[in-house]
Amino acid sequence: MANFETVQVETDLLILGGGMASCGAAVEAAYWAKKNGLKVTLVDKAAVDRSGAVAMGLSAINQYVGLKEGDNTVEEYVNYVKQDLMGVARDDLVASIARHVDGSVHLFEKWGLPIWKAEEGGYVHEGRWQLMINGESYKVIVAEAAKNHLGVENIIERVFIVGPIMKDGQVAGAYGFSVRENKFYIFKARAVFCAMGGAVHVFKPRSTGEGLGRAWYPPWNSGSSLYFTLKAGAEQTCQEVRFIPVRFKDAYGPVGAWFLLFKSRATNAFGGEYMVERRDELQNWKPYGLVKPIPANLRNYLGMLDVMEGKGPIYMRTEEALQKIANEYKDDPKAHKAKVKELESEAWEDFLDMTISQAILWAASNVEPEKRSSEIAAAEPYFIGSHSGASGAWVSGPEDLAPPEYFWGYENMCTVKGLFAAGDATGASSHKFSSGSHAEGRIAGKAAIRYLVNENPPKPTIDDATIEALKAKTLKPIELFEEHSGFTSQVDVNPNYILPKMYMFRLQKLMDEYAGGVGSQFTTSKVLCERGLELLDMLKEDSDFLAAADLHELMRCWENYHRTYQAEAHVRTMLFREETRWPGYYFRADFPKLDNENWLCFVNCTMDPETEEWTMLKRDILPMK
Ligand code: SFD
Ligand code: AMP
Repeated sequence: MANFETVQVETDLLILGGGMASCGAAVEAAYWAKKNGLKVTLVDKAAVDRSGAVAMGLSAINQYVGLKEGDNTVEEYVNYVKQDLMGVARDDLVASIARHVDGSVHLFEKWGLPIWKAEEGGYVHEGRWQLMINGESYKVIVAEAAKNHLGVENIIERVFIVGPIMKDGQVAGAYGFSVRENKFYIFKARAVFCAMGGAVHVFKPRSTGEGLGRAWYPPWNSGSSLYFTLKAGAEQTCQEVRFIPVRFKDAYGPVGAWFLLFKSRATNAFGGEYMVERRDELQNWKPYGLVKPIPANLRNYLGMLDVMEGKGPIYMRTEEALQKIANEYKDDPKAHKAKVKELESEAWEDFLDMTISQAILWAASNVEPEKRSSEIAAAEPYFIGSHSGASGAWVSGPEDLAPPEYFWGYENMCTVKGLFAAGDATGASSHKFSSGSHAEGRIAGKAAIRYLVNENPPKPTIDDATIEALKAKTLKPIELFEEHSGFTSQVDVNPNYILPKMYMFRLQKLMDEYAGGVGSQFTTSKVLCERGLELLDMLKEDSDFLAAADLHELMRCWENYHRTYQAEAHVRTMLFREETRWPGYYFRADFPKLDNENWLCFVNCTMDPETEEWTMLKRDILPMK
């Protein structure tokens, strides 16, 4: 096998991932580490400037509470999130983020992020909690601050983290490999902060052959946070709460600005407005169906009912919305023309800031939004605890807010000592988005340093045999390929191994068909989940035969391995929860109703890292102190 050098790195706090949460953690941890003579190291599989979900930029900051302005209170944000998640959220965690998030937004502005300003002063709001930004360079700006605080010498890019290293029930570091050089990495750390995003391509995407890779969620986040924390023995929560965004069809342009800023309607092919015509359906989902804003999954659901009745496609009425705003100037033709131009450019910028491919699709298909509606559709399911999904690790809340059941010493520490998490990696604290993930990273980064100072955990030692075993396991796909690829004339047809793309197709097909993907109208049941688990088990057996022709494919192998565990956590949790709580995200055909008596609770799970046996449990939803 090609020679792979083993590189060992020692540090006090290891930050995994370089996304929004990790950049927040870096800023805060670097400050407190310096005061205490500690070393912090950040590792990302990509380049921090353009890594993670914000890589392409964003057009809005979706969480801003406006405490200083007196616009809203922390309690109001907590209520909003809890209602949106059909009653299932950790008040303490949501409040912890909400009271710090404005601070992150003010830092972004200080670091150079242009936030739209209203003529009368203050920020331009997209909606009650959302601010409009010129966000093409959002991630570059946030990354620059992280680099300045941490020092570039403490940032290691293009290293893919495979899994945790544990010692005596505590986290002792991580292992991974370079995606550019033949190097295997061992990181020894006294504390670890994990924020490697959520997961995409667990389910079959709407775009397959012709547009494979095109999805709402960027294809590079593949369940590494779940795998890392699960394999460390950390408890997980809300693994059933996937997110299905409704987006402009085929290129996934965001809808928030259209619904909130431009006040657009969405109608079916016959002009009917499902949010109006199907209002009665919301009675079936009370009390959550009757609040404002109507929870995201219920908004989805009403549209899906139209589609299932053959009333699709669904259209965003862009032309109507823009004309309505411009019509305020109808008595002044010059001002009217100028307003139309301004709105038109705002509409295009919304996409150019964060979903460039949507602007390209509009251009390629002759769409002029001021003249013509565009189709919108429900996307395939994603795992993103920071948006309107809720899956992630179960972490401690802050001492002053968390009830005793939710507090074990340090904010954002998982149920494993020394392991911290934030952003998409933590559950039951949805609607933190980019700004809240950064704020949560700051909270966790600071807590991790406090943990190091207070507990002074020992420097981990890792014996050579363990290192060699991890290295062999990590590089096995390369070895398999080298050994067997000559057996056939075409490398992707070979009885001795499975290439990552084929493996991913198999995973996606079974998730689509058994776990409620697009192809099964987001519907599943006990029988389907059980059969899905059986097939997942066989897929897992075959994961031993994943093969990689090069370093890039080695990364693809491990991404798929991580996705498989995300899939299993999801199916097991959907199976355990015997009700339908989030129609519009998924529907349990055998338990089609909300059941507050039995299921107004968190469903959590753990997996024994050695035996890989799963335990499912219910946890109470408790108010904050
Ligand atoms: O509107 C490894 N989000 C939006 N938030 C907003 O505030 N405004 C918007 O406009 C947003 N829109 C949006 C959003 C998300 C997505 C997917 C889209 C559109 C298409 C939400 C935020 O983006 C999100 O909340 C944060 O980014 C979450 O932060 P974090 O840190 O939890 O995840 P990350 O930023 O994706 O970073 C993950 C990092 O991990 C790295 N990584 N590194 C090493 N080894 C591995 N194995 C790794 N696996 C992953 C990644 O490289 C990355 O650096 S809107 O449309 O909703
Ligand atoms: P999106 O572009 O769908 O990610 O939405 C951006 C933000 O607007 C998120 O905070 C969403 O929850 C919110 N949002 C989107 N559509 C609506 C809507 N119709 N009503 C209320 N909030 C919405």
